[in-house]
Amino acid sequence: MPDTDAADGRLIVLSNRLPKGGIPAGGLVFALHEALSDAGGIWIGAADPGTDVKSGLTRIDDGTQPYERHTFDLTEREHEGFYLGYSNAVLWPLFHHRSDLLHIREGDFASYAAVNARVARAIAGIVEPDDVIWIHDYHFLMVAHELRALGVQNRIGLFLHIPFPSQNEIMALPQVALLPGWIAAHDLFGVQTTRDVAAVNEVLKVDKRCQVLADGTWIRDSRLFQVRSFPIGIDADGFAEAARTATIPRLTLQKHAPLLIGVDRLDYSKGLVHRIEAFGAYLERRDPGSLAPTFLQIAPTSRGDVAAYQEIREELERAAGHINGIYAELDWTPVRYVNRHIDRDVIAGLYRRADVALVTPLADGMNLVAKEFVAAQDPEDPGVLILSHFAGAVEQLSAALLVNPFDQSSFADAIERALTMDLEERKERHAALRKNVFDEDIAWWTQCFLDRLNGAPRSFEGDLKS
Ligand code: ADQ
Repeated sequence: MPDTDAADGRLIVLSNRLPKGGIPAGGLVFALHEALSDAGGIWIGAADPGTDVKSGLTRIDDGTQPYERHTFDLTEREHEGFYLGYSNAVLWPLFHHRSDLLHIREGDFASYAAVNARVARAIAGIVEPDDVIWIHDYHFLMVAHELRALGVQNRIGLFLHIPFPSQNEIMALPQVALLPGWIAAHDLFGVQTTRDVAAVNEVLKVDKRCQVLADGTWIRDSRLFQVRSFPIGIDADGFAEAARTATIPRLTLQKHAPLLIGVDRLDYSKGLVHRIEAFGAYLERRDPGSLAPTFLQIAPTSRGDVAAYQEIREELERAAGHINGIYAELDWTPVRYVNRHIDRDVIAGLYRRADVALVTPLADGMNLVAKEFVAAQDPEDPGVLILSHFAGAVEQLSAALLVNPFDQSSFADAIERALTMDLEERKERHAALRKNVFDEDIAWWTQCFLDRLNGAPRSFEGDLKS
């Protein structure tokens, strides 16, 4: 049987982004802030890129917070190669099933490896024997492997926020042969869904050095490691409260006119063009005598330095302009597109005001917007969530109206169904969704991950399955 021993030290968190200061407003950074405040520890993230790079960490907090914040340096060239290049033009598209958008450039992997190695050396320089290390996301897939090479024996977990590709897709990664070794360097490799666990397992199965035990624990070169799913949640109570008390700007809609909402980073994985076109297909068939619906899409630019992101922005603007060109009236703009960041409280209020949310990515690790929308609704008169089969959230939120975003006509059917759904069905669906969003919230997620990491088996005595 595997034996376990629980660690009882500081928590060291590594994520690409670091909150600038104060208590973060929401989402993942809020959860990690809470976890670090409880356990005490260190949060490490990237500094703004510059020219003067030193090898260790720079402490940036003033010592008054319950945990320390440190940055590691990045050169402009590393920002280009490690961040914009390998992380966001290789791993991101590949892991979102878009190998057509892969942009493999000479030197980018070397930059990724160099940054991962430097971060590992910096962590090795500060780690104490009982510390637990929690790494976040695809920017740092090699850090644990580097830490092991430096002799670090601490518990190391990684949580991957994005989907994991299939065995066939991963073959497009030039470093595919190294991947099982990177994964195996962790005690716990956490992903969002059971679908992702199955995908990771497929990749590990083809590595001759990996073997799986009866309980699903993996073993590679006598190191034990686990691959498990931990569907990330939100601060549901906080979000519901923000939605109840928010003041939102006047929207100048027709009286009682339905509002549909989409809130996404402007990313090709989010299915924004498919969504607008499906809304257009719905408008085409809509009864002209019915109240004129407005679709509000909030989508701030993200990763604007990567070519594929410039293209998706142009496509989205073209699609929105096209639908408005066909259907707009003097007193009605069917698609309202807002290309900027909006305060979380205002977003919460807009969700509550909305009748329908369109959360229809083509690929997404989880999608927190689906959960935020559910938390923000009035349970006595809730709106309807339209959710893509390709969002990780679908494993928990199956009471939503589920759509295939590639199938325009059934997508338009779902919009029609959502806009005409009676109160009883809306309440029934919402109650099921709400239970999940509140029970499996962000505190639950953090606890599940850290409990599993602290209890992960480290040594094995027994027979391996052949
Ligand atoms: P993201 O791809 O960033 O995260 P998502 O889960 O949708 O995606 O979270 C986006 C967050 O940003 C939400 O909290 C949303 O409210 C906020 N947001 C979006 N547009 C905004 C705007 N205009 N103004 C203000 N806030 C805005 C990655 C993965 C996801 C996974 C998360 C967490 O890609 O699949 O759910 O990590 O693990």
